[in-house]
Amino acid sequence: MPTLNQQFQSQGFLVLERFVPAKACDALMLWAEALTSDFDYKGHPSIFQTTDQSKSSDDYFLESGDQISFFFEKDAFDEKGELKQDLFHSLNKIGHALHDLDPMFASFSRSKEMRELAAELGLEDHVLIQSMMIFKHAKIGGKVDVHQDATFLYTEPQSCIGFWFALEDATIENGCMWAAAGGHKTSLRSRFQRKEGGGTEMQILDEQPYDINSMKPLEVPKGSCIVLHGLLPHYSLPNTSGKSRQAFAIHTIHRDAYYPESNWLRRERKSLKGFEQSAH
Ligand SMILES: O=C(O)CCC(=O)C(=O)O
Repeated sequence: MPTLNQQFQSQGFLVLERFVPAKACDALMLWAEALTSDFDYKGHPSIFQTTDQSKSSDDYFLESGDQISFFFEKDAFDEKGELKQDLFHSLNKIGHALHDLDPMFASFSRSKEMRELAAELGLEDHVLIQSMMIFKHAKIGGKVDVHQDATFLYTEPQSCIGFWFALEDATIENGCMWAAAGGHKTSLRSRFQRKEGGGTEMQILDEQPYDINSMKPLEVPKGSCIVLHGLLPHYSLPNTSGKSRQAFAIHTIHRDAYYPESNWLRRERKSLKGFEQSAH
């Protein structure tokens, strides 16, 4: 019987069904909803309602690495700049330092079970660098294009690992993840980085297209954890169903890996903590 780590190394992902109790998922979703009610987006007109929308939202995004920041669905606003639905159902995600700044997300991220899982996968020297509460609300939740997480969290050598928690059942209808077993045994296609002088760019490293047809739906029940290798191409479709598909994702890197200054997400290196350390 292969170990968990052997399965992970050969498949590039692991599906751990019902890793988190349903109650903990419900508590996290309620907490996230409460956080959004504290978010006064009208107090940020320069970010969400300027004529130079792409520059100001780019800056807001680039500054979110060590913050709790809120991101809207692409179709959230009408042409007059008014939300088409209530604030909570307009949001795509919250990121990117929930695991360090928010006590509830910090304890979810650094549970005993996560410490044990990290140890089983030989990730004791990994630090948590990013977290996202991903809403994928019914009818409005957008697609996530096929990508490799190492594109966004580039290290040398490659060390990025994702832990994606289905806080609700994730099905084909509501936009589950898709990936191919063994898909991580491939090259890194691109790097998303800061441009000199401001903004971001996608640097192409390898033009080879992703083999989308080989990817299969990873339908999972509420509470499941999917562990993702940083080179594994994966995606999710829009949620056109009537059921939301909330998820929480954590990304880690090796504490000693080279992490370029040009990566979009900036964190003070010494502020990065592993699974064993609680920020609270
Ligand atoms: O939640 C999703 O649909 C996609 C998340 C994802 O791709 C990631 O966390 O890397």
